[in-house]
Amino acid sequence: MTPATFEYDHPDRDVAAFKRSVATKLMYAVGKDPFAASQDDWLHATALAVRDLLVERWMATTRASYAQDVKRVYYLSMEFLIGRTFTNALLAVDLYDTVKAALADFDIDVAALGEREPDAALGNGGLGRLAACFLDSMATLGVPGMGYGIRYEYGMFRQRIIDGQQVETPDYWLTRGNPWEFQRPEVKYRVRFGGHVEGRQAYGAAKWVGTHDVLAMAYDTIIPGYGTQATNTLRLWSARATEEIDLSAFNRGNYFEAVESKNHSENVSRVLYPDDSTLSGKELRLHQEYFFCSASVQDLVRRYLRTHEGFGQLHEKVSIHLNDTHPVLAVPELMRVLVDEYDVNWDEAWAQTQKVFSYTNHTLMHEALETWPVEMLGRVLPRHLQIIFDINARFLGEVAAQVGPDTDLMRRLSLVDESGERRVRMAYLAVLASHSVNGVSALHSELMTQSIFADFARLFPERFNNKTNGVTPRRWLGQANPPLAALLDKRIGRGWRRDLAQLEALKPMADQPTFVRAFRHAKRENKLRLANWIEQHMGLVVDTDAMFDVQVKRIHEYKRQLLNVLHVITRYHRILDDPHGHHVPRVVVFAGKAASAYVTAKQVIRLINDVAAVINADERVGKLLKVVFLPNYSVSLAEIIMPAADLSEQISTAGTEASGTGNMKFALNGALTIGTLDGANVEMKDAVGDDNIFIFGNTTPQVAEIRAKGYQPRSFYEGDAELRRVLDAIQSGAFSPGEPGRYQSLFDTLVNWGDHYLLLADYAAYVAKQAEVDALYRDPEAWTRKAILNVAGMGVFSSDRTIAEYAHEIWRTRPVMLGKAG
Ligand code: B1H
Repeated sequence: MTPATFEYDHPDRDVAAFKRSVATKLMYAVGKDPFAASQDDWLHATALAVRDLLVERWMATTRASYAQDVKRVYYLSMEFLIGRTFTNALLAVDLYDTVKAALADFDIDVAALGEREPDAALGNGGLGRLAACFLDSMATLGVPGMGYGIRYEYGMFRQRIIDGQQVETPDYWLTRGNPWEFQRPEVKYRVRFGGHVEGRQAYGAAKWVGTHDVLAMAYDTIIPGYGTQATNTLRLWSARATEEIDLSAFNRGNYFEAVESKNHSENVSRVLYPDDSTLSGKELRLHQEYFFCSASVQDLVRRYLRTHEGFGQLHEKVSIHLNDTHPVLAVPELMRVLVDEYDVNWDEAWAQTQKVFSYTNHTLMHEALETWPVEMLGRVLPRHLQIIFDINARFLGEVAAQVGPDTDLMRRLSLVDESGERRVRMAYLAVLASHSVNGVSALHSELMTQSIFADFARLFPERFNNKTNGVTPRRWLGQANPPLAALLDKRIGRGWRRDLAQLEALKPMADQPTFVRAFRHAKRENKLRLANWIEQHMGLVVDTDAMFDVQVKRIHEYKRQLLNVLHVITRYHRILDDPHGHHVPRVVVFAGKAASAYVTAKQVIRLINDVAAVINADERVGKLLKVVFLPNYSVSLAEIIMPAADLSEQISTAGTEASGTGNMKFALNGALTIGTLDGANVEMKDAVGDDNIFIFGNTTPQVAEIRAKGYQPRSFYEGDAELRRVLDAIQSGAFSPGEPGRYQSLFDTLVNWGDHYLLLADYAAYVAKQAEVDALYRDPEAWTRKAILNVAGMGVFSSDRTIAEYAHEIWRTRPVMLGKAG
């Protein structure tokens, strides 16, 4: 799939014409006189002018994909963590300089305008950001695809740090309207809940009646490809009441009751669940999942039927990809639509379903694996529960016919977990209904077939495969890191944006002093930008000569931010013990949100802030060590942080992080990684070479062995004086003098309650590896050489590579063919 080249002779690149377009939008769409317009008005007007340019490409792509009757990929995801669109769109259509010049004539700074745009934070972390990178790559490669999700009114909460603690406030990102979306009041589907089923026979059609219904209304956002005419669509569903107000309640004079029922229906798309790699299992979440699955299935079936007779060709024209199990209700929904609404017989419907669906698993962690109580599913979705039971009965019957009676195997394979309260195992449904099941890194995919899906992998080995994650180089290098992007453009050309493997050409330059100097200069500029952010937002001055040692990601015990804190305190003690020693100065940066109900994770945030307060105020430490927790980590903040990092912390317990994608973004921006052999770190090590990455700690098999033998964290506590001093400091209140017992439970988690993620077992190796990091940092030439080799090795971690693999091996789609621009 070779992408078309950039259309450099762009007809739109006319500053005067763009100026006119912005002025027109400002007056007639925003309704403002240029003399009275605020910065936000200008942003809105400019966004609308840019959107016009995208619309032409969008229509051309849509027309071409109809004309060519291409197979379409529907990427179903509860989360799309898009971030900002403005600068991204300008770069995608290569109009940044045009717009910059046009706005300069109005005395407006394009960069400042871009920074006013709110993030579309419709996701938690890696899973949602991956979906956003995938949309970018699908459009860039011309894969005819469409994202389907929920238009949450409130995205990921805004995090404030008050007295060292996380406080969540709502993120109403739509306050000023969203210039990128098109509301589609005519694209509306009825989504039904509750009620009961009539005329049921196993494997036959039935009638689902007595439901209470919610409408799903579409909002479309154009996803431009980079350097191509191709665009795709992100269609997000918003809940609407079926009737504006309940008239009978209104007539009884109860206005509030009437409006309340409307609000109740519309709550379905109100707010994103802020849980990452954990699940809350609330009934509203089940409503959300079914809401967007049903609307999406109805929509794609309608689109298919517009140009096809019957369902025989469905699998040739439609691929539905499940981003984790959150959208797996699309499976029984498609079965219901085919069997109940279009009279397709069960076997034919099931055969199509299995050919249409594919599924990505993103975690092996037990607490993230979705199961719904049978009781709840039966109440909210009675017809779907029957369909799931029928799928299960067929499946278990076939297995029994194949392998003979084996009740233990049946119990393990069943879609229904009968061990306690009966629950439906959504991941098993996803595996059973899909022709392809993939993990997100080589290690994770391997572990997946050995652990949670072992029985299924024995039954259906051909279904399981790996697709290592990637990140879009447009946002994570081109947009986020202008100094390095400009250097690359000069030295290896601009082609890396669409073919990241071209970074390989940097390898010989790692030994060229002029290039090394220029590379360091770019890093320095990025560090200055972050230092300025920290000073402006937090009033803390940091030294840009110090090593920027960064861990930014969701706060979770398995990611082991606490291990990082143990190292920070170790350094602190070493500085106090030897104030004139040869310490490498570091700024240790943390950022990330904790799920609002995750008490331990919130304690970790508080500890980081308490430790920062003590260390940053200690004059004996001075510039040698500073600790910062940046509030409200987000895509736009990540774009400032990633390019500024010297050291990237990827220190999860081996076997727990499915892939990680932050690890790739850091290395792509020239940070060295300190990490465990977990997730995609393993493949990054292969890509950059063992000498250019700092790997430490127990491996996955060693972790299993330690646990099997009965892990005793206390022996590490008692056997390592330096570790004991750190833990005792935390436990005794050295960082919480006003409340000495504040961290007793955190201490107990590690020392007395089993240290599930083996921090103490990895501590010594981690601290020793950090000393190697220091030693290298003392030699800036050698450090920069390795940093360059990291960038050079990141080609394979482009999401374009990942998407090309999905397209060829799972979806079996071809790119849509488009004419040239103009
Ligand atoms: C990942 C999640 C996740 N894995 C449940 N699982 C959620 C689970 O709202 N929920 O209920 C939300 C998210 N997220 C991440 O996916 C992995 O931890 C990363 O290692 C991986 O890089 C990323 C993308 O594959």
